[in-house]
Amino acid sequence: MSIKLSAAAVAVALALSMPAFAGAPSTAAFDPDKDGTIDLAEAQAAGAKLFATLDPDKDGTLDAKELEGRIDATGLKAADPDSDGTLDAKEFATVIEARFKAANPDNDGTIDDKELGSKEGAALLQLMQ
Ligand SMILES: [Ca+2]
Ligand SMILES: [Ca+2]
Ligand SMILES: [Ca+2]
Repeated sequence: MSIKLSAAAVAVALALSMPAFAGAPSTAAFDPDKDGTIDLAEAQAAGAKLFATLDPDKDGTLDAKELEGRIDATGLKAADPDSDGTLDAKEFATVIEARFKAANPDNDGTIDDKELGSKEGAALLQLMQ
């Protein structure tokens, strides 16, 4: 009986914690200097890590398929001034910077938890993890 109860308690704890986790992204994962916010350098560092992950063939570019769910066709076209159909690291970093700015309406140079939880913050997050 006590085992059953504690299993139920764990299930309840999971049910309570998981939606909260999914609904409220935290800056903590992208905040190596632990000041509670993400600055552009931290966003770019996370983006560079993601870029490497998305580019397993290491040709230095991401195509539409590799960017799926992160940058759509329209976004890719806009972010691809050399029109080769892919984003190199520099083009990718430019998109991160644009999304960073969009997610930082108070213009204080950093993204806090609240800003990361916004629609624009979610778009930035797609380029960081
Ligand atoms: Ca920070
Ligand atoms: Ca390109
Ligand atoms: Ca801010």
